[in-house]
Amino acid sequence: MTIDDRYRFLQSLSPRAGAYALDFWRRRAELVVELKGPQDFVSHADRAVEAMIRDEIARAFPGDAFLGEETANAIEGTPERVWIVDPIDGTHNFLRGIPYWNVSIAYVERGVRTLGAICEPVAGAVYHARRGGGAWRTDAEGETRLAATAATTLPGSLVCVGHSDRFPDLRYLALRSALMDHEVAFRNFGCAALQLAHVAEGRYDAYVELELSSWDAMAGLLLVEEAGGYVAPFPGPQGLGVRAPVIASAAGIGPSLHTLVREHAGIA
Ligand code: LIP
Repeated sequence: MTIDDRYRFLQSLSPRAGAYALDFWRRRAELVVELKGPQDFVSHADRAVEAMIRDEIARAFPGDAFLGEETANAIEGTPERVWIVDPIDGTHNFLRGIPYWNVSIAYVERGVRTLGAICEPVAGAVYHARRGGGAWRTDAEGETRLAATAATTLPGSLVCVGHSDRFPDLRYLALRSALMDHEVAFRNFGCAALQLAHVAEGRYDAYVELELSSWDAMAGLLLVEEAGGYVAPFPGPQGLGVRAPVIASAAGIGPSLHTLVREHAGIA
């Protein structure tokens, strides 16, 4: 089974998983919401979408490993072939009826993010990439090649700053203050993978979050790389199972943004 086989499979699976999640979204009033921790929500929808994706991958590629948000206990090292899945990224948005959430699926081979697909069902779009093959948006209008913005200076740029509502993190106050000092506009739309896809699409100049899991970030980071953008090393040396900082941006502002985050938010 080649990378192309897996890419074709992914381009078929992503919109079907998105449609399954969209059906739950339309009937979200029926969902029982559970708390995994402070501001950390989950429902039957997250679990059912993940199970559907996991079953399809296990049938098509029985030897491949699987790391999904709702079933991830621990992952030792980096399996040779592993699929990394966030069944509903932006779960809080999803449960509150905010139309900004997605289904994120990445494929990592020998530690290298190789394939990625982010389905935004509410917009009828799938963002996808194959390493070396560019980043694309597929929707009713057809296929569009993606490119990050041509921003070259921080002043005047628009940076999305994701942060978890699950624990207070004062580093974000210092980061936002530094961004303001550099005349940078910032937003947080509440789900990492879709904000990364929209950086690849050139809607925003950058995305920063100080701690993210692999399932939130891997597919989106490949999209930004294949759209000609800058991506800071991710995950960290501890591997796929450990949360790490994410910085992804237009190539022209990557190094200066990384320096700013390093100096003001204390990341390596
Ligand atoms: C969320 C991310 C968001 C982050 C949250 C959470 P989930 O993913 O999209 O950027 O701030 O802590 O990780 O839980 O909705 O899949």
